[in-house]
Amino acid sequence: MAGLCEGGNEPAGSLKAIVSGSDSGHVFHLHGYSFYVVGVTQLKEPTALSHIQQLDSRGSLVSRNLVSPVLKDTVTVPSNGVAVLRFKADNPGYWLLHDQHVSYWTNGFDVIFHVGRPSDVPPAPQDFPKCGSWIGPEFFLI
Ligand SMILES: [Cu+2]
Repeated sequence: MAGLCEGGNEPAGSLKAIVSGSDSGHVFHLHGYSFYVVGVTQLKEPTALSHIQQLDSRGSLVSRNLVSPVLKDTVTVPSNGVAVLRFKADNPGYWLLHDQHVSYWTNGFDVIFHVGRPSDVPPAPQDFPKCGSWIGPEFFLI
């Protein structure tokens, strides 16, 4: 598994993301990448992010599979659970990590990963719609 390592030896451009759930399970999907699911666990009760970070820094949050982790673009995080994901952030852009359940879209469950510099992203095509230049279907105009 090239590009995967533990502790302070993160390879340049790699990203470790810890995704925590809530009282219900969540299905997170990442655009722009596939990621390695190196660990998933379910905690006994709702746990504050700061405590999750403490557990992780002590190495007692979840055991990691750095030998044969599964490669996915979607992961299920169990209720009161945590998933540790790793991927090499080598695709410049703004990439959405979001819960697949529509009802959570406005509840702060979405994350944007900004990878690279703005100059790394190709410019929009000349005819790309601008704000105010697009008119949606009739049902948006009601
Ligand atoms: Cu999506």
